[in-house]
Amino acid sequence: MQGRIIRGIGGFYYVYVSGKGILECKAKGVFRKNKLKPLVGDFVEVSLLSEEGKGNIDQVLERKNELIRPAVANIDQALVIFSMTGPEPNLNLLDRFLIMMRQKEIPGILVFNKCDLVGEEQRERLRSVYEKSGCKILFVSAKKQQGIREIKELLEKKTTTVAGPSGVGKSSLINLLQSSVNMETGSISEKIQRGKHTTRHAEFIFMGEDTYILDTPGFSSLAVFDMEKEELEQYYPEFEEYKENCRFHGCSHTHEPGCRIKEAVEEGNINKERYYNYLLIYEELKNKKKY
Ligand SMILES: Nc1nc2c(ncn2[C@@H]2O[C@H](COP(=O)(O)OP(=O)(O)OP(=O)(O)O)[C@@H](O)[C@H]2O)c(=O)[nH]1
Ligand SMILES: [Mg+2]
Ligand SMILES: [Zn+2]
Repeated sequence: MQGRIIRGIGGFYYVYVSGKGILECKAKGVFRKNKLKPLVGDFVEVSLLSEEGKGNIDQVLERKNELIRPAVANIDQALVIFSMTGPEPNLNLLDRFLIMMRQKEIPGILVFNKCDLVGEEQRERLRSVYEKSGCKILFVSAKKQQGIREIKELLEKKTTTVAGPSGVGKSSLINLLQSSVNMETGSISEKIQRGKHTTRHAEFIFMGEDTYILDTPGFSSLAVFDMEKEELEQYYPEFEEYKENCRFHGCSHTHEPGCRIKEAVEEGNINKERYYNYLLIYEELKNKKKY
């Protein structure tokens, strides 16, 4: 019997099986077979146990893709969500999310939430930083319910994960996208005075026929990637039209004379902040320990 993991908490996996509903499963033996730790989003082979509603995951089926942060598998696209303020967007972290998605070949859509808290200039500033980054950019407000329909249209018939730091409004947006769920969000907990309701586990939310969105925990760092420093440039679409014209073959675009990328930055054709974060990430990859 096949199903899909929609939630995983404390060693239990909740597997949705069409026609059967949700089974509470363990994953005994699955590590030995294909050495995979099951992830939310995995398609799995399950067997029923005698106790009602319980099962065992016997096998994880082949993945189309997987992410480690957030830990999800078989994703069609990602909404990379940051807030305009509270917290301020950390563009170095944002760029890391975009690089990670490109590396995994998962189309990323950049969503800036909490637009109700800032003015037009701040929006335009971010638009200019990311206009050549190759991803669609949306400016929304969960609070004012602005831009929600635009997001909804992008989700049709896809499995979409949200990704981003904590507190940017991922769960708040998901609440609006699917009015029948009510994920715990900060605002609800504020009312009942129990501290923040931070999302702790990745979780599937059913939005319609073949349409799912995954709420995921936020995190505030993304360490160096599994890549060589020379690969980094390929994750910057705005470098594409210039990099063939650098004076030196294999130019790292960090210090070389005759670097077209650096010139394009000076000319204002490549955004400075994007470029500075490229330099920082390049340096980090360069200093990465080799194992
Ligand atoms: N002003 C404003 N506040 C918002 C908006 N969206 C969310 N918030 C508030 O931001 C706080 C965090 O929202 P959550 O939806 O819990 O954020 P999250 O991204 O799910 O956070 P984690 O689960 O910790 O990763 C709550 O207090 C929300 O009410 C918005 O558009 N405008
Ligand atoms: Mg949340
Ligand atoms: Zn160069």
